[in-house]
Amino acid sequence: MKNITVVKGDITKMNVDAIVNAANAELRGGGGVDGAIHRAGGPMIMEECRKIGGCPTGEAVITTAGNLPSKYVIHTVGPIWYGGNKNEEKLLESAYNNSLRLAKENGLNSIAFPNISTGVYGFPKDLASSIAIETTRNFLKLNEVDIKVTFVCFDEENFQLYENKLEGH
Ligand code: AR6
Repeated sequence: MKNITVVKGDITKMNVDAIVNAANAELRGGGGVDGAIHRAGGPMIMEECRKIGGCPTGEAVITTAGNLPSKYVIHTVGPIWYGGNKNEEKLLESAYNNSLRLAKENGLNSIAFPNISTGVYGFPKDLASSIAIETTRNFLKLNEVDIKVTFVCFDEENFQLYENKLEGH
């Protein structure tokens, strides 16, 4: 069975151990997938985020999932795209690696990722999808863990990029 798959849809509907939120460093909520997760999950998630206080770019924190079908939300902060010379690629890689590390440390079997940084933060989608897939493949291989990873794409462009890159693997 494939360990890495892609679907098109709304990540808040995913019945997995953890969904990942593309948050901001203040963990104060916002638009995009962050807004959708807090709306669907209810105020408990924000309550936990407030207690945690914040999360530097490239790092990740974990909370429970309120009313969502998943058990946990892993909040990670992707980089804002400034043109490519501000360590954006490494920071995006870190966001994926640290989210997967938290899943491993918490003994989770399944995780769903949105396309981190490719909305408001402006990271080029093609490059972001390559980083997401490569980082995930490397993590699973290096750590020898059996975590099922689903990339949940909200828009058709991202969905096509992931489909093409995952095809045949
Ligand atoms: N399910 C899955 N993906 C979604 C959903 C959803 N319900 N809604 C949007 N997306 P963005 P960023 C996709 O802007 O670029 C927030 O205000 C969307 O199509 O949510 O990392 C935070 O608070 C896009 O491909 O996140 C931060 O301030 C992807 O999710 C900032 O935006 C990411 O877009 C983070 O910006």
